[in-house]
Amino acid sequence: MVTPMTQQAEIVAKMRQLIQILAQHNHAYYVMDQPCISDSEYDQLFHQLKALEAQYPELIQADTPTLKVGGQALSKFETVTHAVPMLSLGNVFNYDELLAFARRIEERLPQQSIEYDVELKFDGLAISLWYEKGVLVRGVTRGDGETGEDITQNVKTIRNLPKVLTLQAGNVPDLLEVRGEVLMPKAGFEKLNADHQARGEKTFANPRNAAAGSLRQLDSNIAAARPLAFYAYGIAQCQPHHGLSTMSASLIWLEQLGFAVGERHFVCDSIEAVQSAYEQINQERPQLSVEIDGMVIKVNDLKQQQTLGFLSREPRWATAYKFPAVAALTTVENIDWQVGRTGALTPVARLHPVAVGGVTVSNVTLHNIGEIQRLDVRVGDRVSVYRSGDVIPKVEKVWPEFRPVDAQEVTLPNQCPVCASPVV
Ligand code: I6G
Repeated sequence: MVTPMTQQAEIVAKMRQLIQILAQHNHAYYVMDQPCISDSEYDQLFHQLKALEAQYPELIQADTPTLKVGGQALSKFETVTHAVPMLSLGNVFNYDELLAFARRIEERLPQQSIEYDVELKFDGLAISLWYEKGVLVRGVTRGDGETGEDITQNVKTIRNLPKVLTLQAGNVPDLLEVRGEVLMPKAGFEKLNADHQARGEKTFANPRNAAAGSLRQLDSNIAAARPLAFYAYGIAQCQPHHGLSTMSASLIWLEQLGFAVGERHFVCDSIEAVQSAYEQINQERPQLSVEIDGMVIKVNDLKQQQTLGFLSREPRWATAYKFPAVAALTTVENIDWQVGRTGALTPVARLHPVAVGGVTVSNVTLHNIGEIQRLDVRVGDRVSVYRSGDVIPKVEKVWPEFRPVDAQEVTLPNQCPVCASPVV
């Protein structure tokens, strides 16, 4: 049966309204970390949209969030060669090294004033996204920088990532390649691990591992259930050219196109101001909704960036200014098995109490037997314990060179430590 035009317009308007509301709630949840409705209310809105689409498939909107969940699982990811290589960044770790970075730039740009764009350095995975006539057509991992893997089906499930670009002013480019990072916000990570733990499934050591594991899923329905987010940091290609002259203007333009960029980014007119911004962000780090491991400092002017060019595989115009790791050395005094509500056993290392970034740590989860084996941690071992942001502490490294001769290996117990029933 053909739907009359007036009714069609009403249905499209209803679909558009639901798409807009869902996008706003995604933004509140993933970008602002301030959900304003419950998960079940979100699901109800989502299902209203799906029901309308099932009834009127000819009216499905290109940017609907319901299309992002893939169908068939893939058997492998295809390899893709990057049209523009995905470079890596050099690192600086202290103010002296930052000054040396600035001096190298000033030497190559004599008598020029230099502004710096300062962005968050997410602890995520760099990817590249292709948009043709504003429609997302491909997502590729960084890989070795020259070739990556085609993860289009998985990136389409990332809720805060625009599948269709729109602009209030000006035209969407014919071709746009955007670079950015996929990560799992802290709140989503904690919830995912709590859910996995409650179901007796493997938990993830940190948000980065969780994001990497989610992007590597061949079944995009699994990726869709993971709370991933995408933050854009740059433009690799734009046809026709966007005509922008600074990095900071590019970030604003990317936001106008629908991309999330970091919660904080600034332009600083001196390297001293960069240092203050870095110190301020290091203080604010625990309050951020995402894990960061430093700041990225870029020359703001795109022409100056071009003049500076690259040294081997790193841009001369950008560097990562890493935060000091918050770590301390201590001893594993015991490894206990904790029994969860569902009966899942989780190993917990009991440590000689140690201050890590101002907090005393005496217990740290080892997640599962696989993690014990990966770390090869034994009772009596000296270990580095690490805290980043406000995320739970973890054993970063075991120091086998300090291992006492009587260090004890840990195996899965045969019996439950609480009810003595056999461990399966
Ligand atoms: O890997 C990266 C993470 C974040 C980047 C980057 C970035 O900016 C916030 N920027 C550039 C220019 C590159 N990699 C090459």
